[in-house]
Amino acid sequence: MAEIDALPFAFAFKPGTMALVVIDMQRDFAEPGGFGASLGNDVSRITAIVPTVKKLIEGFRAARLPVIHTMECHRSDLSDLPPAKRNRGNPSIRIGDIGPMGRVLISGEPGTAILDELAPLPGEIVIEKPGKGAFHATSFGEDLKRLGVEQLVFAGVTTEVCVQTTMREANDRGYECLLAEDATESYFAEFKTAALAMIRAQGAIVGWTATTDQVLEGIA
Ligand code: TIU
Repeated sequence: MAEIDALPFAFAFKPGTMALVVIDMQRDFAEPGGFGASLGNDVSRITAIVPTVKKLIEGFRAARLPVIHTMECHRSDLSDLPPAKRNRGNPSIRIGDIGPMGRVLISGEPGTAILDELAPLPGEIVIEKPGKGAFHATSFGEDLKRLGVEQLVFAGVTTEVCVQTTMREANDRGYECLLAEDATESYFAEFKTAALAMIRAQGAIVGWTATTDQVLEGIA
């Protein structure tokens, strides 16, 4: 069986049952004037990983493995936005407010879009998710079952929020999860380091980590 050189030990790759999940590579998290910046974050850390995420996506497409994209966003009537989420953190612009890139984190708005360089291809699944995790209030779980997927490679932002939440949800649902460590980023370097360590601790309690090159070598 093919293997991906990973931590804390090799990840046994089962061809045909693996998908890439690219979490929330949206303008709202990566560009000035978006949601991430409204929370006081330096968004330049996020844009730095775009070439690596692109390489990973292209590797999965070349291997004819599914690429699934998620977007954190809400309905325009805010019916899927709990007040507790809208008010959290006292942001300078709240979810649903009008900012420089349209209404913040609202489906269909310019700022909510996935970055042009990482745009989904026609036919690729795009999950619009109101939560930090991708399973809550979405078709993600059913889509994975329909595709026959058992193993998930994760990329995207932010490592300790939407990526780790989705990875933990997937791990509890029986998926083997691997995080591409150079294709994910946090606004806080120390949180990324800690998230990677806690994912692979205790014998891969949540999952594995590997570099993008290690993943691509393993699935080639
Ligand atoms: N603020 C932060 O670190 N992340 C989010 O709000 N959403 C995602 O991680 N996508």
